[in-house]
Amino acid sequence: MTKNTYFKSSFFMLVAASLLTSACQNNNPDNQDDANATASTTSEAQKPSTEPLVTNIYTADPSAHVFEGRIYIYPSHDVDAGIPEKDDGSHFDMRDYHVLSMDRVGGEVTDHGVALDIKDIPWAGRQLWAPDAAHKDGTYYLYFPVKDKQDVFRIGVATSKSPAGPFKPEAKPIEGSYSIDPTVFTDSDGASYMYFGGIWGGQLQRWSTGTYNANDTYPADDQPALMPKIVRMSDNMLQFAEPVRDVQILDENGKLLLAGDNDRRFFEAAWLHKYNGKYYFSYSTGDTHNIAYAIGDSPYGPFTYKGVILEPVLGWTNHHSIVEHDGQWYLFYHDSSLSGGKTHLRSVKVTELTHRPDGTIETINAYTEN
Ligand code: FUB
Repeated sequence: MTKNTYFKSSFFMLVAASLLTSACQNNNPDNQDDANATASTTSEAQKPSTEPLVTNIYTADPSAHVFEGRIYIYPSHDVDAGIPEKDDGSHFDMRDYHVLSMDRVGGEVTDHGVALDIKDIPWAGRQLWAPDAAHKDGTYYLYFPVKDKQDVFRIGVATSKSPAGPFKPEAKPIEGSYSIDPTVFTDSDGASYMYFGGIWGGQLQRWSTGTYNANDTYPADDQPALMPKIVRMSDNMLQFAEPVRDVQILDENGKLLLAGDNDRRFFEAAWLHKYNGKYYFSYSTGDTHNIAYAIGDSPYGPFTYKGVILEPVLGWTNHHSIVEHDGQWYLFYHDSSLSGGKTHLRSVKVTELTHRPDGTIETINAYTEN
C-alpha cells in the first residue's frame, strides 16, 4: 500500500480552491491563523449544499444521537496547533471536546462549551480524535481515542449525568483498547457494542499480531484488507466484555475485501445503524475519501459491501454519523469549507439521508455546481 497521497488527494486539490478565497477572508474561528492553508487553485467551481452547524469553533467527526428527545452531537474540536502536515496526522492535535445540541435539524444549535479537556485525562499524551457517546440507566458515556504518554492510541471513557457533560474521565484507558474512532451502538435488546479502528495515523496496522508493534505492517494488495474491530461492552459500559473481533466486510461474492481495493475497503470512521432489522456498517475508505456502507444480519457481521453514502468532501478526511429523528434519517458529516480547505480545520454539517425501498442508500454529493 502506498500512502504518499495522504493529504494531497486530487479531489481535495480540485474542490478547495473554489472555496478558499471567500472562506479564508470571512471566517476565523478560535482566532486560527490562515497562513498554512494547503489548498491549490483551480477553476473548478463547486458550492457546498449545506452550512456549518457552528462557526465559532472548528468541529469534525460528528457522532450524533437523540438523547432526551434532543439531537446531541459529539464532534472533535479542531484547532491549529501550528504543527506541519504529516502522514501520521500529527497536525490533528486536538485538546478538548465540545458538545453541540439542537431540538431539531434546522433549529438553533447550542455549543455547550468544554465537555472534556485533555489536561483532565491522567493517562493522555496528545491528540483527542473522533469521539462517540452512549446512554445507559441515567448515565452518559463519552468514548474517545487519544495517544497515551508512549504515543500509542488507546480508547478512554468518561461519564456524566447530562448528555452535554461535563464528563469525568476514568483513571485509565479501557483495557485491551487500541487505535481510534470508537463508536458505540446499542441494539434493541440493550446490548452495546463498540466498533473501532483506523489505519495510517490511527495505528491499526501496528496491531496485526494482537500486540503493539511500532513498525507499520500492511497486507499486500491481494490479501484481505485490515479489518475494523467490534467488541461487546460490559454491563457498566466501562470495559470490554469479551475479546476483540474482526468486522468482516465482504464483496458481492462473499470474499473479504482486499487491501488493494482502495475504493471499498475500510480505513477509519466506523458507524453502525439499524434499519428495518438490518445492520448497516458504514465507514470512510480513507485515501479514496468515500463514506461507504455494508449490510449484515448481526451486529457482529459479516457485512456485505453495498455502495457509497457520501462522496468525497472538501478536505482530506471524510467522517460521518447516521441518526433518525422525528421519522427522518440524517447524515452528519464534515468538510473544510469554512477554513478554505485546510485538512485539519473542519466543520460539522447535516443533510437528509434516504433509504430506498430495497434497503440501499441514496448516494449524497455535498456540493452543487455553480
Ligand atoms: O479528526 C481526527 C481524525 O481524522 C479522525 O479520528 C478520523 O476519523 C479523521 O476524521
